[in-house]
Amino acid sequence: MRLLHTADWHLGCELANAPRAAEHEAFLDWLLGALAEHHCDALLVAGDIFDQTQPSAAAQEAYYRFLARATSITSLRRIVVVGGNHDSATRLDAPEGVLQALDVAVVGGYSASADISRYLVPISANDGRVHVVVVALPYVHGWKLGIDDQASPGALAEAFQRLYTDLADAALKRWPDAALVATGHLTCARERELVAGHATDDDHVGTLDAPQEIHMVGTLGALPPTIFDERYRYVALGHIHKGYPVDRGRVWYCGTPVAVNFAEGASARKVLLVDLEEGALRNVQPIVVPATRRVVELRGDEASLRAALATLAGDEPEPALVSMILESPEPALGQRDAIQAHLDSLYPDRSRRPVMAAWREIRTTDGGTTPPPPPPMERPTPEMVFRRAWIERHQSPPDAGIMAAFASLMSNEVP
Ligand SMILES: [Mn+2]
Repeated sequence: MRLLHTADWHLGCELANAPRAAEHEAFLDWLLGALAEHHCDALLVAGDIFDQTQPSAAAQEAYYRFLARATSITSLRRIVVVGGNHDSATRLDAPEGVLQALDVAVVGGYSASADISRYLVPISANDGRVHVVVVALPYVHGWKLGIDDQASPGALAEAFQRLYTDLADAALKRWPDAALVATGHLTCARERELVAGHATDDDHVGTLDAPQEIHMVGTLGALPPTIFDERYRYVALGHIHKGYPVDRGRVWYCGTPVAVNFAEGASARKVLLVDLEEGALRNVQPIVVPATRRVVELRGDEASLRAALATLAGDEPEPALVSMILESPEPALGQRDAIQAHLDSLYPDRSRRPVMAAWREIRTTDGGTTPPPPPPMERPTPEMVFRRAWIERHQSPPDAGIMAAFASLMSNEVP
């Protein structure tokens, strides 16, 4: 059986005010072709479908149009979509009944009180036998597992391990011969990565695109790959935006298919083809997503910026999106305009002209360079704002019960 693993689409996102809809449409078109060409049996989307909990109508249209068109791919038996921290769980879950009719299983959010079968998605082959069961878990807040801020650091990992193990037990009880695959939208790292705060450069792991995300989600804690029961043959993760294996090739992040920031634009974007045979993992093959436009950050003095501008022409259908950081020893007026004029003269055809989406100047003194400011923080969630307000008022963090009540209010769920 062949699965295609992708995540972190962030439909509806912008970069320096530039809309990305054309790039997302092109990616989804390409994905339909890839699913057919590689004869995939199932598609797994591991969270962050949308960039915001209230996505635009255009972003939602792109998502639903994709799902409708995917039904015409003859090899494709199932699509499994789980929610990420950027998604609204209830919004993703709302069309569940309609999507079921299209063989799309969607799990927007986790609830301990839901029937466990909600998280089990069997995939059968032509012989009618269930070959793979996907344990479809979305992003799960610690408090949904009964873990609050006072809990020990290991408590969250233990709770996740128990959840994934219980789900594996339930799946194998019902389908004893199936190969188990799990999804998750969380920060998972091996121990030395946790210590270093980022992945090391050896064994083809590379540096994380977004190491700051580990700190951002720090309250939730990074989880070790041991939370995934050994009976899972493959774990399809979302949340970290770089594609790499976390654990001996069994636990993978696929990364974003369309770069959501300039740092991600520096490396190829991928999806993963996952082959399972006779209940075992046979192969994981990254496939590069063709870029619709280059997303580039240029940094240097004026001469090197000017030189770099000449290299931005490419075969991509859309002109490059460029962030420029000018290093200069002293402030000078009009340098941005001068660079823009140079750009205009290099690319007289407006439709092919790279877009200067962001501009920043950095002072250099005595050859030393001021370090760039840290990357912008993720947009605060209502939970983060509520938590901060609570701490201000009560001088202690809200407990799990309060956070659960707040989340229920936010999602209109009955507690
Ligand atoms: Mn994401």
